[in-house]
Amino acid sequence: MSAVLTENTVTKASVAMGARVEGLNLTREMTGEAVEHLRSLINEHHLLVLPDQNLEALELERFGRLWGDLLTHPSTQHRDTPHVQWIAGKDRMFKFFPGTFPGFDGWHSDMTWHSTPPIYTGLHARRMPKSGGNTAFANQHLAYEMLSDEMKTRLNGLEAFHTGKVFGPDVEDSTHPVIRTHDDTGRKALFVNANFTKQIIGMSDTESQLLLFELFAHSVRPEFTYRHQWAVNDLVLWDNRSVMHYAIQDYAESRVMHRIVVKGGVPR
Ligand SMILES: O=C(O)CCC(=O)C(=O)O
Ligand SMILES: [Fe+2]
Repeated sequence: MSAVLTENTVTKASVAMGARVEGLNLTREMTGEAVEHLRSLINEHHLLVLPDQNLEALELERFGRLWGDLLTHPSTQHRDTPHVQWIAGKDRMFKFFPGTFPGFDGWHSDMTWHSTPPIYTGLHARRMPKSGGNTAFANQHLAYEMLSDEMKTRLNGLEAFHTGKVFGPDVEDSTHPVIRTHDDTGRKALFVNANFTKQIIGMSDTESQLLLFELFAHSVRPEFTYRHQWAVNDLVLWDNRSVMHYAIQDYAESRVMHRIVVKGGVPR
């Protein structure tokens, strides 16, 4: 079967977000039309689950390049290419950092410390523990839309400082709007996260902390979330302008993921 989308079935992954697209074969070249169809699906659903993709790192990289330029990341690179990250975990029960609390991940959109953070991340499951190791996602358009009118007015025009120093002293920091408007759909989304957002610009430390904690709690209400239970060969592609994610550190056996991140523009 070729990688033509009309032969595939699309089902919703959850109420909050996500579409599952069966029957694609990403080892085959995709037509521009098929890529545009996937792009319209991700604009609508924010996250795509593409099961049964047995890809080498270079094939994953080729899929990533269909979506834009690829960024590198300060974490481990795959031996075949610097544009695929190799993310391995074992005995991760409560030992992971960087979250707000050592021992847990924190909810985040990827690399928001970067001046042009990735619009898409693709995560490809290569090896999974017998249980655990799910990834949770939260829809930040819903989070924005469910804010009170008073809070929407308060946040309008605010900017926040995001730091990358959890990855090393030379990793950059950036300032981005607290409410982000999606480049393709024009939909607004909340754009602050527990891993990297440290301060609302122009506020005292106390006022900023109180506001950020309120937003961190609101942004991940269970009604906004989808929890992906991985099967080996699942490829999940998500839009970092629309969703946050959280890698659940509750497994003891080995877990290996390959990852690509697609460069975006300056968040507005
Ligand atoms: O391993 C995971 O489930 C997600 C890790 C993560 O935060 C990422 O790949 O950006
Ligand atoms: Fe991440």
